[in-house]
Amino acid sequence: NSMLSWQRTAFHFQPERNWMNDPNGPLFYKGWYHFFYQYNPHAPVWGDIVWGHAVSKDLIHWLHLPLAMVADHTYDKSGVWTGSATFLPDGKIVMLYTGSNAQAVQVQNLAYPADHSDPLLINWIKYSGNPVLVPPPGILSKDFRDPTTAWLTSEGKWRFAIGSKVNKTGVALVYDTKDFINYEKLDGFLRAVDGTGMWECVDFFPVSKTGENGLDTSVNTPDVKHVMKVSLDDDRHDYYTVGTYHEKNVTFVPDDLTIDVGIGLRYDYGVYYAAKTFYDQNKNRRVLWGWIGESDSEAADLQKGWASVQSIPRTVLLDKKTGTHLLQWPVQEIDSLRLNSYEFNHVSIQAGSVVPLEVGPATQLDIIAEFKIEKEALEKATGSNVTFSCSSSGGAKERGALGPFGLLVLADDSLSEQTPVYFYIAKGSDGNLKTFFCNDQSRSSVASDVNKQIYGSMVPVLKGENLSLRVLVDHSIIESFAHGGRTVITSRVYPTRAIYGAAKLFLFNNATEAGVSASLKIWQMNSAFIRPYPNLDNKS
Ligand code: DQQ
Repeated sequence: NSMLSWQRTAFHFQPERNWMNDPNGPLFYKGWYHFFYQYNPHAPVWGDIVWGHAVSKDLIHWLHLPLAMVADHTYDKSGVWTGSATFLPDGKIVMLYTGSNAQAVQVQNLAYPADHSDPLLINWIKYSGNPVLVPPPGILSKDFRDPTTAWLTSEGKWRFAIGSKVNKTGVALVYDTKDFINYEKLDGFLRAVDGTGMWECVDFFPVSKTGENGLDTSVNTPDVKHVMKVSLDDDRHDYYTVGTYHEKNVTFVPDDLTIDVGIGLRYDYGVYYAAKTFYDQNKNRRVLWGWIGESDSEAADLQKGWASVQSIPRTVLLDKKTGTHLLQWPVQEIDSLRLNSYEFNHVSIQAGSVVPLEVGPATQLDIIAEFKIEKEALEKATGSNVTFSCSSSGGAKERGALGPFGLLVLADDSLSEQTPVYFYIAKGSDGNLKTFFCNDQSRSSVASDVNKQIYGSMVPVLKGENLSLRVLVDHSIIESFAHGGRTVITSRVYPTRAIYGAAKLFLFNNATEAGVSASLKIWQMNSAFIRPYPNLDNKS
């Protein structure tokens, strides 16, 4: 079906067919990046979950490998669920993962490579004493999953967290172990937040307060802050908080309690879930993977035979300027896919106008853009106490004094299909400006059975900063990064007209009172090689 095959991405990781969800146990080993993922080998819907596996030299081009782990023991009979990798001091790897056992009780299991001399880590052994952990007293059997990567305590023990809930309070349980065989449950919780529900896929890692490198998970010097991320089962979004880890008390305390774990900032204000970071010792950076599901119908997924992609891996750093936000940015290797480039300098976009950008077919693009709004208009605009929010607004067609303005992505010539990626500035009654960053999917497709939400949030804009933007366009996915990745939005869109050569790119300015000028650099993007494992038994 050519209409649906158009939706397959060209440089995002996805399996050949069927269902994928969470990233699992990402790591770098003997020259290869390893990526494992929740995978249903039988259908493009969730179920029968095992671990898929692929390797890459650069996080962009991939070779699919045989399944790493399947549901072949009572302790993971109902599913080989999410887990994380830890490097031991001798360079060996241990993998802790959740098994949904034959009775659908969630237990934790240990696995390790069968042959550490194999850089591809093809074969995995499950520890004979599995499960190594079962739900502790007070924790329900279906609320105990997704162990984090372990970090070292100053006493030399390994420590890690497991997500759970107690009534409606989301919690992270903590365990210590010396050998990954015997475990001690510590009292209390790393963090607990009322009303947030089940915490899935907890991630916990240090970020440097001063440096530009990522840090190994065990680093805990005075120069670091810690980040805690939870995936909320109830609202399907990933929330993070910057704070302090107190090793002695075994607690994490947010810097700002109004942005506590699960109620504060999101990694991504679009489709993005169950994300996981790893420390890349090859390039001294922390890299974030995230699962990007479909937002069309299950019937469409069955028809196209696949569901879900992974985000472009993103580096993660603390934003030293805000102190509260992380900066997420596509790994530099993505630049190797850049082909011919187009530059536009100081394009003026009058209030209420649309300007086409001639860049050829606009289906695989990397866009860097900077916007300037007329100073007089900013000063002249009258403040109001009406609070703006992207998701409850009328989207890009609703005009305000100072916005919206930005790009129309995956648009056809007549603009019958378009996904605006834009800024909206609101002036409060106190005279202060607030900048919002939004994606409007409401006109992304003439099809009716697809998600048409408007996504977005506030983006802090500091004194002297121009509004800046990076957008990766790849067929049915738009990943957009505002202000160096302070606020990120991923949209899944399913145009039917704005496809192949008919997909175009425009600038727009729907402000009523302000002119905007834009400077852009845009690249056509090559496709990545994402290759199947060679079929050695010659069956098909
Ligand atoms: N997906 C896994 C669970 C995890 C959930 C099952 C999050 O381990 O909690 O596929 O998407």
